[in-house]
This record gives sequence, structure tokens and C-alpha cells, in this order.
Amino acid sequence: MGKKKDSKNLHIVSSITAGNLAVFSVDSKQEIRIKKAKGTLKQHETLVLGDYVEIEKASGEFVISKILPRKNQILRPKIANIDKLIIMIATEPAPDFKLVDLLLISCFQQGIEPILCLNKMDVGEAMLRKALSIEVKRKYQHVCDIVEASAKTYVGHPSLRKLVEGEDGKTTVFVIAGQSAVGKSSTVNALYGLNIKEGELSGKIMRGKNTTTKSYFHITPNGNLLADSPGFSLIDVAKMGISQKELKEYYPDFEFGCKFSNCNHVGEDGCGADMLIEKGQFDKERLENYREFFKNLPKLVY
Ligand SMILES: Nc1nc2c(ncn2[C@@H]2O[C@H](COP(=O)(O)OP(=O)(O)OP(=O)(O)O)[C@@H](O)[C@H]2O)c(=O)[nH]1
Ligand SMILES: [Mg+2]
Ligand SMILES: [Zn+2]
Repeated sequence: MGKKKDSKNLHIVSSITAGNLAVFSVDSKQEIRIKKAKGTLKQHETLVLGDYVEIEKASGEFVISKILPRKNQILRPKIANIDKLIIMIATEPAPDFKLVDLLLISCFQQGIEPILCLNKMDVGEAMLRKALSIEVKRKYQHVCDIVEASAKTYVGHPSLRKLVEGEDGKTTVFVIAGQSAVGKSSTVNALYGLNIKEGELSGKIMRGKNTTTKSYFHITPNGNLLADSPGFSLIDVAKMGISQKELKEYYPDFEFGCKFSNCNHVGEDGCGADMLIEKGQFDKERLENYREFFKNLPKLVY
């Protein structure tokens, strides 16, 4: 057994820019600027947003004294220790449900709670919006919470706010991810973008304007952390370190009543999946994507 974590000294890396580093104190819910002391430079280079660290005062300035192990990590952008991932899709561009499925797998694999947000609910014909809303519920209502929103009309933002601020006391780390142009940045800005006043950042912490060198969390009024992320369109399932047999473990909605409990739902005898699809009780595309991912995975991962 390791030593119990000193929760009073638990800090989360909350801002990394070219010249500055700041951490968020879970105890005092304040952001603290860290001095990049000589000799610790190497240590700082390995730090990513979300890293758990302990700090100490040296010659009147705060420095990092310890970096704690990561519970999970995403690579683009590099963020560690994520509690909840808001997967954003929109009425336009049309949702890439394969990407959603892959992000969901990644969440369940890494112990991250996914939340699905259907954005731009002000765009397009009402009939089409309704149809998409029904489709999204059919696919994912047994997988995660779903919120419908608009960063333009703020429809759904009270619910989103409640989700992001709902956890009293403990600091929860949220990241918004998804394909490009669905409104991730607009949503983060509508929710918290104007919340950050320079004075709150210990006066000195700069959040540079150049997006390539800044990486930071927005801090919600109740002390949760929320990060935006750049859009992307590709995740290679074969690089996720999952074996064929494991894949179904990351589908909490797979309840097909198959004859054999070790059924992989890829056409085995006694598999109940296709029957449920025929009855309209399971989404066909979600199972088809699963079967395609399965085919591309190794039998065993060493
Ligand atoms: N009508 C409408 N437009 C929106 C909404 N959300 C975002 N937009 C617009 O959609 C475009 C893309 O929004 P962004 O917030 O930049 O999207 P993003 O997901 O951050 O995109 P990337 O950073 O490229 O991944 C912008 O022109 C926004 O003004 C919305 O809810 N309704
Ligand atoms: Mg963006
Ligand atoms: Zn089956």
C-alpha cells in the first residue's frame, strides 16, 4: 500500500503556456502560479494539463514537489485525469457516429464518464432536428446522459451548467471533445469563457492568445475544471490496446440475451443481437460499427 494522498496538498495542473504554469488547489479552490525553478525544468516538461501534483514553498515561491500517477490520459490534446468527457455532435456537420462510438469505447476503457451533447439545436428544420434527436436517443440512451443544446440560443445551457457544476465539493475535470465545427469552443465560451477575469489568476498568470502554446482549464464557479479541445475525425481502434474479446466490455448497452455468456455478437450461434435489431430494439449502425471495430482488433493484446 502506498502512502495516503495528502488531499490538502493535491493540486491539478490548470494552465500551461509557453512561459507559465499554474495549478488549481483542490482544497482552497484557488489557482496558484508555479515558479519554474532551475533543475525542475525537466520535470515540468513532462507535465500535462490535469496532472496531479503536490507543491511547496521555496524562497517565497511555489514549486512542484511531487508529480502523482495519472489515472488516465488523452493524447490530443494532452490532458490527464479526466473525470467526464462531453462528446459533442451537432445538427451540422452531420454526426459521425463511428467517431462517437470510438470515443465512448475510449471513455469506458479509461474510466471516464461520457456525456453526449447534441449541439446546434437551433439549426435546420424542426422536423429534421426532431428526427436526429430521436435517433441519438435510440442509439445512446442506455449508454450515457444526453443533453441537447445550442450555443447560439443557449437552449439546454441550464442543463449543461447543472451537469458541469453538479458535483458538490470535489473538483471534477471535464473535457469537451468531438469532430470539428460542432460548437465545442462556442459552448465552452458561452458557459465560462467570460468568467475568467485576470484578477482571479493571481494577477500574473497569462493565458496567451496563441492557441498552439496555451492549454488551460476554465474554472467553474463551484471549482470544477473544463477544457476545450480541437476537433478531430480519426481514431484508430487498432491502436487502443484492446483485444477482440475485451471490446464488448466497453458497450454498457449490450444486453442481447445471447445463449452463451461469452458471445462476442459477431454472428455466433445463439446470439440475440440481430433479433433485437430486427425488432427495432437496438440500433443497427451501432452494432455494425462494433463488428467493424472487432474485425480490426487483434485476438490478444500482449
Ligand atoms: N447556429 C449555431 N451555430 C453554432 C452553434 N455552436 C457553434 N456554432 C457555429 O459553428 C461554427 C463552429 O463553432 P466552433 O465553436 O468553432 O466549433 P468547434 O467544435 O470548436 O470546432 P473546432 O475547434 O474546429 O473543432 C462557428 O461559426 C460557430 O459560431 C450553435 O449552437 N448554433
Ligand atoms: Mg474549437
Ligand atoms: Zn451475442
